[in-house]
Amino acid sequence: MTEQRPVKVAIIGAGMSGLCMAIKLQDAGIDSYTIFEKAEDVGGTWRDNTYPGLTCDIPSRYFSYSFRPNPNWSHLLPEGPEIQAYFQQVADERGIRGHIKFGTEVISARYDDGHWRLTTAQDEETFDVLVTATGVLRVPRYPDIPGQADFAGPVFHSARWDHSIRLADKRIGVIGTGSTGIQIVAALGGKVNKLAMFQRTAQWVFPMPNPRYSPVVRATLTRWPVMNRLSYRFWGLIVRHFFGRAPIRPGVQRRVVQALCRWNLRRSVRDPQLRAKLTPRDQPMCKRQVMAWDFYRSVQQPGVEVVTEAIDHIEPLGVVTADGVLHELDLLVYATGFDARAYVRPLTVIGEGAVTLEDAWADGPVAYRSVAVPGFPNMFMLMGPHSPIGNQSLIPVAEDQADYVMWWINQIREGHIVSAAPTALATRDYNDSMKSAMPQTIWVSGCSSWYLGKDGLPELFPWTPERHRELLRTPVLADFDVR
Ligand code: N01
Repeated sequence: MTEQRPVKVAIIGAGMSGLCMAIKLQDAGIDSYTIFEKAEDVGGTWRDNTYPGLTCDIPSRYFSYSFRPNPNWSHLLPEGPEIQAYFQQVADERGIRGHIKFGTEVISARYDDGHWRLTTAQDEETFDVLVTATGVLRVPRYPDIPGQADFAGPVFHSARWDHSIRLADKRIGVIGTGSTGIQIVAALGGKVNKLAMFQRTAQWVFPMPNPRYSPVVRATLTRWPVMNRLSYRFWGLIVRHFFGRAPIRPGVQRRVVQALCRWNLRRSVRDPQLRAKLTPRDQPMCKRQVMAWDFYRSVQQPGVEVVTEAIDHIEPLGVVTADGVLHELDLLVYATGFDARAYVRPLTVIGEGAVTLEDAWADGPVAYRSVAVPGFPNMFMLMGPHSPIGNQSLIPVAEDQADYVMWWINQIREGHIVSAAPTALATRDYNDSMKSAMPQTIWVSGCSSWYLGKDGLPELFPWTPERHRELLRTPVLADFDVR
């Protein structure tokens, strides 16, 4: 037996992927890890987003860790609070909380003398390996509308929902019609005094039903875990082979999704004026595909208005559109999305030669196979640039990436290497080949979306989920500067 070196690992973020990394380390017998978490609980996205109607649009059976199925999902699509409860439960079961420094924001991470030195507001600590698990859509993006500060009522971003406010008697304005805005409108339409949906760009809506799992199904899956595993595989096949393939290349999947979106609008909205307002100019899936069952029904409830006139400014009493109309409101919600290019930032990361990640990413975030960056040895990212997001369940993606990181950690532990970082050449070649695959994706078919980077190309993975797994299965040593 070779003697194993102790390896100290820092994980930043206790969301879905940070917990996944912690479990992989524990399974390998590595207890010397610390998770730094800015907030006071695990869960990341599912802790921060609590807006009415929050539901993940990936089937619940496949929105679980492969190693920790959950027979108790209430619906085909899991609701926000039960996803959060699932991650809390996993953290408790695996005893991960004891490794988490809650309320601890990492301010900077510097690679120094073969180690990562992490500085928090409280202290400094040194690690052998740094894993960033800071999520994708974490930093809320606020609109820049004249007069915003003048609004007399409460106003907040969808990811910072204020539950102290009673909604039923309110006139509510929702700015934004991405997946979030549409879920909020679907949940509140007809249930509040008035709802104004401010739509800058119409969205295609895929008709995704969300049936409840009966107690019999749940009991069966609890009694026979093999059924749960089969169910995971079944939904995995659907997600990967249908929704995963539709946007990345022309074919039957793309035609079916597009036809169903068009059919959904035609059959659900009979009023020609409203239908015209809700008809997008771009193709289904060009933006991140919205999946909803109730949206068109909700938007036709009494008291709901779809405002397509551009917003001019905000006044104390409400929102004024370009036609001079004042839409009087008591509460304003910004469902205006997130800064998708933040990744680990605003945290300062300093690699070899005092080069910061900010410098390395001056032309936009890039990575080697989404997990590593040249000049930043022993730093690995979960959900880094060009990860397969948007048309996938992120959980299997995080598992594949964490397995890849484990391979490198084991190399260090077994004393084969001290450090590894991808070469600039391999990283450039990888990114060039991705760029050449972008034209066949639907994401470049002429819409604006958070998918697009500075160069106008999507910061997404243009191949199949299987290819992503394959790329991470066996590390290519020749692509790395290994010491
Ligand atoms: O954000 P978005 P989101 N004036 O960026 C509009 C995931 N997600 O929070 O299209 C007026 O998609 C903007 O208009 P336009 C999912 O990956 C998943 O909704 O730019 N409008 C757009 O309509 C999703 O893609 C689930 O013209 C303004 C909206 O705001 C991602 O999160 C559920 C504006 C922003 O849409 C982000 O979704 C929810 C302005 N100044 C979210 N600025 C699941 O079910 C922006 N907009 C898994």
